[in-house]
Amino acid sequence: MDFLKKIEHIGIAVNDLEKAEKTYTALFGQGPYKREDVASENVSTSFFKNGPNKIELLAATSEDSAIYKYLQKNRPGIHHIAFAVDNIHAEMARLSEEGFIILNEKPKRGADNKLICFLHPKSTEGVLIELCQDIKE
Ligand code: CMX
Repeated sequence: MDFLKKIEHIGIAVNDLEKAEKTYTALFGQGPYKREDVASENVSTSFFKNGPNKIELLAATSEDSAIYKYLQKNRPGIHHIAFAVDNIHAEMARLSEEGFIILNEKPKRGADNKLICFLHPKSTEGVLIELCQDIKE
């Protein structure tokens, strides 16, 4: 079994989603393929494709959002790197055993039809890591 298979997307925290969408549309020469609000995370997201890669722009929808808190302390920029996994439960158990700090007891439903969980940046040399597994319906 593969563990962390590949980078699934890179998440970028932004203050103004519409403005950031214009910037990334100009950069890639095409607009987002998906916009989605994720109520559980209090974020609005916008997804761009760049060849095989994906970029997720994230803006806070409330002060309870991790993105709001992040932008209180940091400038807009790279917020997390997400890796695709086949079995999120097995990976959470393996990584917990390895000593990583898992931020969720159970996987949550995230944007773009995924089950997600996060590893605390304190346990990953300062990088917030997301695991995501496709939801097959
Ligand atoms: N990347 C790197 N470091 C980060 C970080 C990030 N994105 N966010 C916070 N940190 C650092 C802080 O700078 C701080 O460092 P210092 O202690 O050196 O000052 C430390 O982590 C803070 O840790 P904390 O006090 O435990 O927690 P915070 O309240 O700041 O929350 C975190 C940080 C990562 C636990 C929280 O943001 C979280 O649970 N994130 C997961 C959920 C999430 O990010 N959701 C938004 C994206 C949703 C989506 O992709 O759909």
